Amino acid sequence: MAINGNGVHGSAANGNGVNGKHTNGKSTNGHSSQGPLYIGFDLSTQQLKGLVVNSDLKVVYVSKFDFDADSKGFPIKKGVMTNEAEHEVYAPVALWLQALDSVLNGLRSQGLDFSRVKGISAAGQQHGSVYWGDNADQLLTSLDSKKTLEDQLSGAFSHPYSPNWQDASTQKECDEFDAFLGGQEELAFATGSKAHHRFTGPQILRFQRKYPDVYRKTQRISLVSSFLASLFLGRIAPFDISDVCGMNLWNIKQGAYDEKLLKLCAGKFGVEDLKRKLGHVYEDGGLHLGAIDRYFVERYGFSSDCTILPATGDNPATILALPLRPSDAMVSLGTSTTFLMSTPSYKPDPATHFFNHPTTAGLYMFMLCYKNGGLAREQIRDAVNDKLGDKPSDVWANFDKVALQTPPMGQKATSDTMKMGLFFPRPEIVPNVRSGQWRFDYDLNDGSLHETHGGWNKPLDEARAIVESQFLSLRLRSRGLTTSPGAGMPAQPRRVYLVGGGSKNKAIAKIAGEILGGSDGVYKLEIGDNACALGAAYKAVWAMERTDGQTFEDLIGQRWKEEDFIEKIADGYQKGVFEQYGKAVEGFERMELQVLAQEAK
Ligand code: XUL
Repeated sequence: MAINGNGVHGSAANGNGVNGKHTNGKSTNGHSSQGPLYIGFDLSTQQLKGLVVNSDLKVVYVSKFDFDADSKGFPIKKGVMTNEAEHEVYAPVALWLQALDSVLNGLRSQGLDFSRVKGISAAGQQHGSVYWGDNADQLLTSLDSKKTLEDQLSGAFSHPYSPNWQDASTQKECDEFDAFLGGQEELAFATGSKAHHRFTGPQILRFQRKYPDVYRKTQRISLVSSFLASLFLGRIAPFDISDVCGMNLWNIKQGAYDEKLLKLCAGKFGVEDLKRKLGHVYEDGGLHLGAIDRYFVERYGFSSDCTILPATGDNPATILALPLRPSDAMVSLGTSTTFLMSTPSYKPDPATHFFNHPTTAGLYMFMLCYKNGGLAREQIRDAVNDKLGDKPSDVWANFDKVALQTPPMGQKATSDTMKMGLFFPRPEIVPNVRSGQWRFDYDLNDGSLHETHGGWNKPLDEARAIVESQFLSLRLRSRGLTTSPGAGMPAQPRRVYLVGGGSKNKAIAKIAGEILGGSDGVYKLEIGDNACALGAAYKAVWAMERTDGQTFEDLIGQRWKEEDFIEKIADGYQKGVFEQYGKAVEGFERMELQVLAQEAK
């Protein structure tokens, strides 16, 4: 069963159209019920969503399929299956076939006229891989529109499961990847990231060793994103230029697969065979891959000239949910923390990720992916509520009040010792350290830094310290990528956009602005959990309606009505505080190194 999305705005768009732009001789102002529509799908861990926008970027339909609640016949929990003995996490691919038919049925029952859909793109959970059997091409081209995708394609895979980004079975393979070019730095320089369990290269290496016969019979390998594009295209779609960077196989500077890493990954099966399985990668993220497969024309009434565009990863799609300019930052404050930036600089480091930008050649997407985030803040919030002994109706009220009453870094005067800490209820990867808590005093007068076991008024001092700790880490790792927004201003982001659960919290937003800066302020992005699907839909709009050489940022920037999507929730750069936090970053960096050294003993 598909859950019908909140019927969204009906089909008429608001406000003025798109300045009389014309595509194929038709008005694209989105007012007419004949204007073109675009679908962005989001194939994530727990659901498939299809979101339809018009040329004005207005959402007109949404349909969702929740894997646990709506699927039939799969023993899944939160969208995945596990083999705990080997730390494996994987999803049944046929589940996604069931989901796609259902989401399309959901859109049809809401009244979508599929013949108006001019372009389709998608976002997929990153790193996951799909293994196609030697009958895949034949099955994909001969679909019978009276039957479901699940009935016809469940047998198209050499392996019925897709290793998931939460999989942690590849430590041995990661060690090999990290060592192969000389070290983690070298791997990060070549591919944008050091080896990670979830990255597709180490996953394929383990796969070919564990299942050599299946690997031999595997005709092609897709990423989750290109898998979805393949279904619509009726043949295997290429990887997208951004999502290919989540494999530890793509040499970003060379703009080609890294031959050495392919050799490691392919093992006895050889590089040429692996290259065939992976396929060619095109630079243009707006490339027209081809027309939609006949199956969808006959079954749903799509126009036969509906164009399929490259599908990208969910994080790259997220930065396409708005016209993010280079030097703007997006911080997703969920269970974990993710930091995304679009940047012209390529400065890889083992603790961070660089990907090619999904639409704009010459730009990169910078990403920080923390394991800790919301849980660490909630633990301190609960301790503060316990300590203060009252139960406010807003559970964050005490935390916010205490955090804002505490001066930056706990300093009453700028010569006082700074209080800083690390709070990791879960093992962290940025930096790579066990779960635990560490508290330090940093004396700016003599530069001394000492771990402290008393000295803090716990948990009250920690309310501000946890938020500071999380944002100092972001500033430390992104400071080399920001530029000065104007004469006399220190390097910082132009805007900081907050998304996710934590973005509702004004105290967090205020501290975020004080630490990260943001010459234009701190904004809350109000697109709920639609960022990936929206980004994919906007990518389709851009790919189909761009003029020669027009960038994504330019086209979407002209059409995006920011008052519909964002709210300014805090000031960004404040002279004095920002510079003082600059000193704190120095101490913070040393504190992390000291903890790492201590833990290595
Ligand atoms: C990013 C990552 C996750 C998945 C989630 O590297 O692994 O964010 O993309 O779907």
